[in-house]
Amino acid sequence: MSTRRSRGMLWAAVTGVVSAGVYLAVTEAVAMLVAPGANPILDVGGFVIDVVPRPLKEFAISAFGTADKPILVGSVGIAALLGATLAGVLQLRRPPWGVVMLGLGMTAGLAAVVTRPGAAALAVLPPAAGALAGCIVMAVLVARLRSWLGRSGRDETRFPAGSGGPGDAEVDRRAFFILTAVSAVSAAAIGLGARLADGARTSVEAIRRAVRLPMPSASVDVPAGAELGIPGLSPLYTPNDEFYRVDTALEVPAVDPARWRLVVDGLVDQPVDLGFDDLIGRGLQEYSITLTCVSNEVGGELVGTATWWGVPVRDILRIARPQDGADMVLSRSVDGFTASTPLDALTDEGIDAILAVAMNGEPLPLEHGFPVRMIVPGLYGYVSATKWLTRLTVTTFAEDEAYWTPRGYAARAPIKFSSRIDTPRPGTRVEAGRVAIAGVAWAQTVGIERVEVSIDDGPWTAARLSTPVNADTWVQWTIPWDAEPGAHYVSVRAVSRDGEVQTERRSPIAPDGSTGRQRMLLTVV
Ligand SMILES: Nc1nc2c(c(=O)[nH]1)N[C@H]1C(S)=C(S)[C@@H](COP(=O)(O)O)O[C@H]1N2
Ligand SMILES: [Mo]
Repeated sequence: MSTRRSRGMLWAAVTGVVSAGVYLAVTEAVAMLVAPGANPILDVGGFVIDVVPRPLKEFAISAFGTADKPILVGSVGIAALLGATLAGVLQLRRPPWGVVMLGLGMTAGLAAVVTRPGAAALAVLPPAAGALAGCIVMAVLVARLRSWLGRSGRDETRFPAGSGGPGDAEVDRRAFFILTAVSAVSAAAIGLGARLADGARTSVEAIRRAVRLPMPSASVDVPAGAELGIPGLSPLYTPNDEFYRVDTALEVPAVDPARWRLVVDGLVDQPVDLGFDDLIGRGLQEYSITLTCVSNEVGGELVGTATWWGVPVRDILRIARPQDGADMVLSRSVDGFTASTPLDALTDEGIDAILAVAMNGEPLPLEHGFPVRMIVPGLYGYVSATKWLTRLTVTTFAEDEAYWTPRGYAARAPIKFSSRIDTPRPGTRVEAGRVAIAGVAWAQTVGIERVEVSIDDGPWTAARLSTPVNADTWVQWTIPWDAEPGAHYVSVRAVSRDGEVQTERRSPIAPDGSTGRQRMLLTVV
């Protein structure tokens, strides 16, 4: 074998390793964005454990004992590395078969990730993006390598080594090395960065799981009849992992409660600075509050209900003593997001505005604002529900504005009361006969008086309501319907305790929330 050929093989093998590194780095980085906590390398290990025949598994356990897992992950790593170097060489000798081989191997990784139990819906994205990047890098690098080797091959015959022929081979050689180095270094940097960021989050998740909150002194009294128990109807309390999530954070902030501080400043007589233990040491109470996003379209999913443990914001503001003339509190998240909340919504004795630390009986999930967020009944999330809260600045609407204000949304945004049909779902086949139509309705701080349903634009008929928990929590409603075959329209409207009827007038979500009524087309067979 000529030295040129073996040199070529060596560098082709290196491109294989670099491509594998790019695959891992891109996979990790994308996973961090769309499927936090995912670890594709461990997934492949787990996949192997699942598919390895039982006797081999038992042999591994008896032979390696507790080291069986590291050995397994190590063997997968070594096998992958060997595969990648082979793919590099193959790509040099028989393009495009090296890239094909690499792609196939990476697809196996993808299969490993998506077949893991509990894989997130978006779990395919990271390994797919990684595989694409890895294959592109290999194709580009090996193309460079071939053109370098090809030229230097010709050069060797025309210009004996050392005779200093034209620079073409030299240019290709440099291009190859620069591209290889850039790919390797960026893969290392991206991979390491992703690992570090993910590590910070993983450790905060561990801290979160270890947090022991004092039991609330007052808990929510859920009356009998608060839950209608109709299949397809939203439960009274939305499970945390099904609760809608809306925020501007590309990466979920990782805040260690031991280092968390809340500063209250601005137009106050006495600035306040307190830690997590100071806050929960004040004693917690349990609240039942329905949260709504301004982006919720009529009939939409951006609304959910939880029990929250927290401390009234007014208790903290009382220590700070807001000055005359102040009319707004700008709450700030560690990631820079801000919300503008009317000062009186936070000081009013009749409004349960809280600094919340628990959601449905457990510390706030990281993506819902751990360790502390604000919750204000009756105001859309973007003007009140700041997650990863770190500062409350007492100020004025004239002086300050929040994140969404210059972006087309109103500075003040009370929730517009509304109602939603949960079942039957539009588009599903409904069997003729007795059908339970059911849904939810909310009018935070006011309460729902009545929910009415109209079939085929006929008269409005009152639905049966669940027993309300309080005015801040949605109610469930249901109405029986004798469905006859054909196409039918089902409309719903709520009436608030103020006697106001949910308006028919449609308005878009911007600047301050949608209005209108849900009118659903159903096909009965
Ligand atoms: N730090 C931060 N807090 C935030 C937001 C955000 O983008 N960043 N979005 C707000 C919006 S628009 C809503 S509707 C609620 C949603 O809270 P959830 O994601 O816990 O359901 O959080 C609010 N708090
Ligand atoms: Mo929102």
